[in-house]
Amino acid sequence: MESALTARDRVGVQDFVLLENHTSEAAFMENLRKRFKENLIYTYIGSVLVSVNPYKDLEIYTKNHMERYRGVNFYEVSPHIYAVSDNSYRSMRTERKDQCILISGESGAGKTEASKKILQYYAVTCPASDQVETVKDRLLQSNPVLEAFGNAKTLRNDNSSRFGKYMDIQFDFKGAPVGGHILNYLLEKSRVVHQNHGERNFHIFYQLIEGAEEDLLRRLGLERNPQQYQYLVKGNCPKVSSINDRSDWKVVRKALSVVGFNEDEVEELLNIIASVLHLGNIQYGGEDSGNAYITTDTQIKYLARLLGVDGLVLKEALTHKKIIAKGEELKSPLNLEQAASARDALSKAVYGRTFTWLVNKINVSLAYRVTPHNASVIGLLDIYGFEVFQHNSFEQFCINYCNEKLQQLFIELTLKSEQDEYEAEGITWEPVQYFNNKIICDLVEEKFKGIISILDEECLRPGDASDITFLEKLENTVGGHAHLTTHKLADGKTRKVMGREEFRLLHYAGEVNYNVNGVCVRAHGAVMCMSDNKILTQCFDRAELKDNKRPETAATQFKTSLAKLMEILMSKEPSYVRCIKPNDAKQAGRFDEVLIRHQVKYLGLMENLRVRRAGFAYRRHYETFLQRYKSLCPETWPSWQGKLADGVSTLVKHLGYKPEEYKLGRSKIFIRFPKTLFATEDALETRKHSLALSRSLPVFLSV
Ligand code: AD9
Ligand code: MG
Repeated sequence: MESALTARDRVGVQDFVLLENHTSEAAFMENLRKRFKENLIYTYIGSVLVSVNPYKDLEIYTKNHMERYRGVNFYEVSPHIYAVSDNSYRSMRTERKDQCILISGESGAGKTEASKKILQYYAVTCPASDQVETVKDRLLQSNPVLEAFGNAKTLRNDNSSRFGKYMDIQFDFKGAPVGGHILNYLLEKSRVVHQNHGERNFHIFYQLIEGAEEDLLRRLGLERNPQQYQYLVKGNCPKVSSINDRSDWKVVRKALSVVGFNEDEVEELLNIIASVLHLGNIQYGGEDSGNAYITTDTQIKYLARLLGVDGLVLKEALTHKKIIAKGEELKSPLNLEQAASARDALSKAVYGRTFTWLVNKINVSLAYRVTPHNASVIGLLDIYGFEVFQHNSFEQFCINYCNEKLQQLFIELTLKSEQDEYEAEGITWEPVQYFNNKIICDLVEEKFKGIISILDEECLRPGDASDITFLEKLENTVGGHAHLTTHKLADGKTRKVMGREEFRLLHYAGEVNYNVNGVCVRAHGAVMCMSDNKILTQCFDRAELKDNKRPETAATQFKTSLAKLMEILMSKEPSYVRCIKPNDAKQAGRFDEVLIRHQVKYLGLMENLRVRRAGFAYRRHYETFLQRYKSLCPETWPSWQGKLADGVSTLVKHLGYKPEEYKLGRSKIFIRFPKTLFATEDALETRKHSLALSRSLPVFLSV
């Protein structure tokens, strides 16, 4: 049998806190690399799970594996997403405290897969009943539906979630799942009308075109060729080798009915999806400077029929804008460029609102079956990671702001829980210094002088407000901020490194330039209020138009929803899964050092490790510790009769622990250095060998 020492050499340590040189990034990377080569994709930093996407199917998600993790102590089995799932479940059950599992990482790192594994774990291992089976089915089947409408092929991920998702799973007092609720965040609507080279629109469009029966396509006025549609050709990528749109269509159709959509609702939904494609094919005639007119009457005909709107009204909405002059409502014609923008804005609004409707509809079908007072909740957060592209727009700004907020929460909660534990155990320790990114969150969200406030003011100001006036205002209000750079310098000169329409934020994870182009444009959805389509009448509320209230901007809506999310997360006990993408080629077995080191940095993993190690590398309940090592001391073997703390004290004295190496708390032993534990582990191994009793893997060092 391989000794503990050589196993450690080959596969690294299963918890980074056990690394000898814990402040060294090189040692961290080496441990991660060793494990990845052995297909050990999971490693802990204390209770945080670090996961590296293997880009291949590993045989580690079977029912047997689930059973292995069920009800077993976190550290007695190798690190796994199931261990985190089980740990949260048991804490919820025993401590009656709501839990949440926060999954983060960049695009393609494996967040969505991780959240699906967690959901599957609960679906398989939790107690069941007939009613519960329906809930489990609905919870599981909500995924293919949301992915069809909210995921797309990007350069980074063939199945990239283009929205953020927080899902509550509710359990009754017996621990059976009885309901759920989903909150969605900021769908990337710009994808509806434009895709970068090599990327696609949302999956549903291709699924419909490739998979729908001839009859249905005819009724929707669609052809079985994605290349016919302007909204599907921009990325020049109609087919993806890893995706089968036709079979996915069948899966989605079935999932829609499991989740509770009736045939009429599906019909209305598909009418909208087809309408968006027809909208995209509307073309205009007219000079650049002159008034635009529509040259594609067939599309208008289809749209009028599918959405139940008057063709003429629709035409007018796509070629004119409403302005209020001297208290009167007037129609002013649009030029070519403006008309195309109005068309795209309408498509985005229609798709975006339909997506929100879809989430609400799923929520109705997942609605809790028990009253909240006797139920507990586990929340799963699968939300976009930090994004930096060549061209970063308002969407990236929101995504990165969200990551700042989550990082703040992570640091605060990790430090706080660490501090709480020392306090509860009566152990003194030195607080750790860390970079608090609150300063960046404030810069974005502060009232009056935060970036979002300034944006609101400009977007809602009547008159000559534009992207450029927004930038000017930004410069005047927060120009000197340490984390913000604008195009203009204090002496009036301009910066060459930045475009005229850009500002730069220094995030905790690095610098990003944001382009403000189009940030103040708003869609006019008035025409959709007149639709006969039952979904659209719910999405575009007539009352909204009459309402003279100052409308909220997208940025403020996002800020408010994030604040609510933080509140939800703060009220629960968090667990963390930090996902890492090993290479940009989506290839199995490739460990790209530079790419991974960058993620380790911005996920704050070294900082996390430092905090975890600042006090004691290792801690364990007296009972667990004694049980494992009692054979190493004649006085504790075969069993210790006195108090557990005294038994541990006797044991470690016998093992020769020096006073500075450990501390005894109220219920746990804290060991400062990994080498102390390794020496004990090696002693145990030697004893097992000599007694030929090597039946089980070393618990703490099991891979
Ligand atoms: V994005 O921010 O939505 O663009 P995610 O969600 O982080 O991204 P996702 O979970 O979709 O990434 O994973 C990307 C791909 O990696 C999946 O489609 C799988 O092919 C692959 N993957 C991820 N995790 C695993 C895993 N545990 N085992 C095998 C995996 N393959
Ligand atoms: Mg995802």
